Amino acid sequence: MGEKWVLMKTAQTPTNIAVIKYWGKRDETLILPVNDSISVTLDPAHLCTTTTVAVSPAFQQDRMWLNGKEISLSGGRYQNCLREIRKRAREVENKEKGIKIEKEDWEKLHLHIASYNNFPTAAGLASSAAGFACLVFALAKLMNVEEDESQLSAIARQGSGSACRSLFGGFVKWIMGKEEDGSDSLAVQLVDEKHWDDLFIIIAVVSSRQKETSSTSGMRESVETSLLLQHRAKEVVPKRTLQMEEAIKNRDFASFAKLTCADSNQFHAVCLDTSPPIFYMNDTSHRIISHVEKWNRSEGSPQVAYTFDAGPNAVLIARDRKAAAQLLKRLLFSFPPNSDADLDSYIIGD
Ligand code: 2P0
Repeated sequence: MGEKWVLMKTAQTPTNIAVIKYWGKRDETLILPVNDSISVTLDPAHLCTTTTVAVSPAFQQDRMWLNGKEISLSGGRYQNCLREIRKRAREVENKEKGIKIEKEDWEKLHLHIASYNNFPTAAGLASSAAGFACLVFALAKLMNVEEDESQLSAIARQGSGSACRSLFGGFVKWIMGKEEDGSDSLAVQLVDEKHWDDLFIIIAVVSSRQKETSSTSGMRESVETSLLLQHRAKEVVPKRTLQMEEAIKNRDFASFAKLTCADSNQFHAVCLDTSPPIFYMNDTSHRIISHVEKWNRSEGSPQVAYTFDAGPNAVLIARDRKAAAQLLKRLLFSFPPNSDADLDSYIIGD
């Protein structure tokens, strides 16, 4: 091998929003959850990460840039993903460029990684989900890794739990698994993005400020102190997951909305049940919930489902384009721009 070549691959991965939430780990190092979760993957045009990975004999060490700024790769999560992918690397030959990388060479070669988010990092908009999924997928392409998306999801999971769900489009289930080594804790696609393409998602950015309690430490505190979390993981989520799968399969929006809202509310109840309590939603989030609940009741059947992650921003899933247009009109009326009650922005997509 000469010293003058660089080989590159680029991947793009959307973020995902959980409708049955992941909250709590049974193993912090391997990132194994206490319950199954289900998510919807967003359209890559709106919230996604683009990652380019490059390899060259001229590189002296592994390095990474996030949104143009160099970040450290020394953390365990990056190291675990890089190690697991390198283990599965295979021979790569590029005849055009006269490059041949043998399987064993990958252990010695260094990587440069450049990653961009088209949305604010760490504003409660699941940037780590898209980020680690994209990193693992781009590296798998570069290194000619044979594993399928589900097997890759078990590697992305070791970067960030929710990342395992971003390797597929449509609705995705992260199966918690039983094995101690985490080999069966992986994501599977429930239905692809065409199955239920009426749905329309609006994200009301209540605040683009970085959250106060990280998901990782929040989850740890909930596992240690919340009795409600134990009840949720053992009694509630197993049944709710089956009901949600049924609702998705049948495109039953009324059931889907009921389950999505209930699960978001229970996740935030677990946060309140944590000692000291964790508050991710704020008054504006609560006002959005009241507004949607009232509207859904007045229509007789749900038009919109709401779900909130580890931050105050509302993810609103409308049953169709018409309901989304009405929702936006209502939000703009209740939270007028440039008033005390205004929202930071809206992100709209189908
Ligand atoms: C989810 N969240 O299911 C839940 C709902 C936030 C609320 O997954 O520690 O960033 O990296 O595994 O994946 C956020 O947690 O946490 C999350 P780690 P992650 O989407």
